[in-house]
Amino acid sequence: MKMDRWRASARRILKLSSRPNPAPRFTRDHSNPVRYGIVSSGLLHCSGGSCGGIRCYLGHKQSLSDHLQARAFALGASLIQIRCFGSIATKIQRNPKFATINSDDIRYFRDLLGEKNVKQDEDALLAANMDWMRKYKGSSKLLLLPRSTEEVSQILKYCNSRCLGVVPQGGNTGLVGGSVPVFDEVIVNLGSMNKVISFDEVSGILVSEAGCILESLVNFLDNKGFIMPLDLGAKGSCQIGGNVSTNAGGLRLLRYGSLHANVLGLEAVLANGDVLDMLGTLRKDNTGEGSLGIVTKVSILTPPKLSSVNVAFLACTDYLSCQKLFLEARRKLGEVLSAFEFLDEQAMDLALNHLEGVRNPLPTALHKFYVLIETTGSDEQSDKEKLEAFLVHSLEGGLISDGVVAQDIQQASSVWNIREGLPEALMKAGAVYKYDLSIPVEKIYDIVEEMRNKLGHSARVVAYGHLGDGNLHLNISCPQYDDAVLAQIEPFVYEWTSKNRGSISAEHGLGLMKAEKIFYSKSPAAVQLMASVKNLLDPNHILNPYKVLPQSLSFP
Ligand code: FAD
Ligand code: 2HG
Ligand code: ZN
Repeated sequence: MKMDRWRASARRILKLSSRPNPAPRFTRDHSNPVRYGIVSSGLLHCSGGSCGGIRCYLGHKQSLSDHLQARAFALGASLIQIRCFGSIATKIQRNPKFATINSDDIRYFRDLLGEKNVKQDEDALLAANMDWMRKYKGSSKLLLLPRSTEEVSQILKYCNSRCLGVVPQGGNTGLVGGSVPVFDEVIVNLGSMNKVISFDEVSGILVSEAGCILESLVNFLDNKGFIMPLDLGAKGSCQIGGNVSTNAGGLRLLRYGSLHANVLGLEAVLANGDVLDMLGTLRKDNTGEGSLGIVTKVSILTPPKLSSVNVAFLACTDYLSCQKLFLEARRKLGEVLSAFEFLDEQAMDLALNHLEGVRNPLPTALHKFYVLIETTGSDEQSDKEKLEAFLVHSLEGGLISDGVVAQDIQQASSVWNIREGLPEALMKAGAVYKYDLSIPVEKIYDIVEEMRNKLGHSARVVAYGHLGDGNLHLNISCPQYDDAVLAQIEPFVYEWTSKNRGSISAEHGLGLMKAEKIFYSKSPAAVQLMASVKNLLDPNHILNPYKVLPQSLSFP
């Protein structure tokens, strides 16, 4: 029966003219902060931990904030802030060496940028202070929108001389608390620097400003017959500068390698305002998530768009079959394989329950595992034959128990929507503890099962990710943030990953969430070297303070 279905599907494989680009799932919009549902800032911010997340914070923000502020002043320690996050409670104090914004500063920035690019209104600040997950919230009083490298340079020069902390911000889609201030740092959002500077149709080299939204670049290139070497669910909001700074992985890494491998050059502004023009020469970015400089321009090698794209959505009965399927896909699909993503039953269940318009492409049963395979090639006939042979072989060999092949671009798009919509589904389901782990492929699901055994019914363990890259997105979903649950997860998840020689930050970066956890993935010598580079390039540590490196090394 299943075989018939497969053969029927395989015969109907359609060629898609291009990988669909699902509509942006969200668009950051400074003018509409209400969608974030935030209220004004205070001194106590809880995103998880004992206060039970933002919801709790919103509930008694005023009184706690007032109480703490009064206590802080009474102790003679103005502006002490206490925070707990959705990672083991991290208490950070505002570093008193940083200055606070005064009216002279505002005057300076208005003269430099023009009044409308210096935002102090509550609405704009609400949106810029809160991250996408609503887990991290700063209390910056100033959002700057530079329009040129020169303006970025002047901003940093000034902030450095005044010792004002700065947070470079792109689309604010980061998942580790890196894109928002921790306290009152000045936010420098690159969104107004959004021009394509040049595109060479022979070499495929694109040069653009850092504030270009990834999806705009995708659309720009599509018209020219090229694609971006990276694709991710946040494409409708994230900026290429943010992508480069985080070295975002995403859905195409398997085929085109890491973003840094495709970045040919950068222009960046250092903390003291010096402009580093390395556009066109540098093979790699080394700016370290906005902590070493602000990326202002990027030059990227883009691959040509190929005409034949197929998307298959398959079911596997166990994780071992997913692994074997991956091996088989590499062998049989070879160079046309462009994505190999997986999700488990829990992830599918979440998608079906929380994403609008999503339906199960394999509705007869809920399967234990699902794999999304994409092929991209230039020879329709040969690609089709390869995929058919692979599918039939995998079905006969028992690696897959069911599956469909998208028949048109809409079907392909709806299959991709399931996978790309998972972060959003998790957000809608309640509180989420998010881990982004690199683990040897054969061990990826061991930690998921161990975590389930540990947590029992107290939380839902959801697994998905870029199986082809050995990248597991382990998400633990609960109705609300709960210290007892968190204590079961951490440090276990980090220790397990470290013991298995994985990385605790496969693609999202360390940000604020994992700054203190860096030693689980990097040796002391490597961390010391990172700190030395930071000291060299940003001796006052004004850029993205409290992020990436542990506190002990951040402020020598
Ligand atoms: P922001 O979130 O604004 O900033 C991220 C970090 O970069 C911060 O530390 C910030 O200070 C720094 N930064 C931003 N712009 C600059 C600049 N111009 N110069 C210097 N530093 C800067 N990530 C992946 O790797 N793979 C995925 O598949 C993926 N999928 C996602 C799906 C969803 C739905 C969401 C919400 C997020 C996803 N992410 C993914 C995480 C996030 O989208 C990426 O990290 C992205 O690269 C961040 O870009 P951004 O412009 O939003 O940067
Ligand atoms: C993805 O691959 C992103 O969808 C987000 O990297 C991962 O939600 C996550 O944990
Ligand atoms: Zn990812």
